[in-house]
Amino acid sequence: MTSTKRSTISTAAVSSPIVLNTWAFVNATRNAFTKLMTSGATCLDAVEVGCRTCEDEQCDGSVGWGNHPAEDGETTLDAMIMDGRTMAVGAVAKYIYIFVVLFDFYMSNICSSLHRVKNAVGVARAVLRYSEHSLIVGESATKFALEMGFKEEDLHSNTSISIWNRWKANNCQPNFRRNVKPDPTTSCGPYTPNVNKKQTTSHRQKLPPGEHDTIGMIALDSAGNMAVATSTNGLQYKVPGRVADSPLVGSGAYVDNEVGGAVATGDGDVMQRFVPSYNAVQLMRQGAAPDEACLDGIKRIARFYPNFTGAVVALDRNGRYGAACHGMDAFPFSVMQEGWAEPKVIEIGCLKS
Ligand code: SD4
Repeated sequence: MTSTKRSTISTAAVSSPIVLNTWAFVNATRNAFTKLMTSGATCLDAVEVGCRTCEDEQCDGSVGWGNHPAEDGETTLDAMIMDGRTMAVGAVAKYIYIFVVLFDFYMSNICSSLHRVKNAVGVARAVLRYSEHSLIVGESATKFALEMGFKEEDLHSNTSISIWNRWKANNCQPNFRRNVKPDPTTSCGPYTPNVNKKQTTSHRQKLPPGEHDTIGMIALDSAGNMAVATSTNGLQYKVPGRVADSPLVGSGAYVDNEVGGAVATGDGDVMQRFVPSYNAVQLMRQGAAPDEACLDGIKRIARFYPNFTGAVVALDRNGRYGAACHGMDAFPFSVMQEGWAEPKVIEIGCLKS
């Protein structure tokens, strides 16, 4: 691992293919790079393979199936893929939905009778390939996936079931509710508005380690083509239906062959309000170095949310990359480029508010 005490990093231009992703998910980086170097493969193929690797490996529990259950115990997946050549996007959000009436039966039987689709980034790619749309959500996205030939699979695991059971036993703490009754800091729902209570505004806290590991991936090939992709199962104990930054264009990721690409990870409720990936690409378009472009978004968010946890990684069309982060001591991300036998993990120190 290469470490730096600097709060950002920016590198020199390279003219060879390169793949980067958020966090130390080196198998994803290696697989994406190997794909990129395969004859006939595109950057889209590379980022799809990379994110798929994390979905299969359940990277750190926060990508893929079987972890981070929502309030209703379900693991749902969000993913996006974008082509820097054409600006085409495919994305899916909350595309795993389960019928609540069946849920208690399911939890008490711990059986696998309900099957859904595990490969979120593949479904995102199918949205790009087989429709004119950019984002499909909910049960309809599952239906679309099945029409496109994806397999139904169970997204529960023993881990997700026991996390959810512990959370219920702990009076549903923590959760993302506020200004409701019963008091969400001590009780489970169902909740209704508490109109008599003095309304509180956001008290956004740091995310616990392991809660902020979405994969976001950027690839650049030797012809100057670029693509980005993301995949996540989102924050645990979220309100069902919550959609965060990862499947949203410009928030979780953005790319334009003329400039470069960027991907974000962290507290997606907060980060999507600042579209940090689009911001980074626009700043690079105006001449900013990748690290400055990332840091600008991080600083803007921190001004409003001094406790937020997140990071942005950017790669320009000349192969220069940079990153910036907040709310953690350090942020590791992975890189692989031509001539390297293995991916490198680069760690930067994070900005303090
Ligand atoms: C989310 N942004 O659901 C995702 C989670 C994440 O790193 O990035 N975790 O808010």
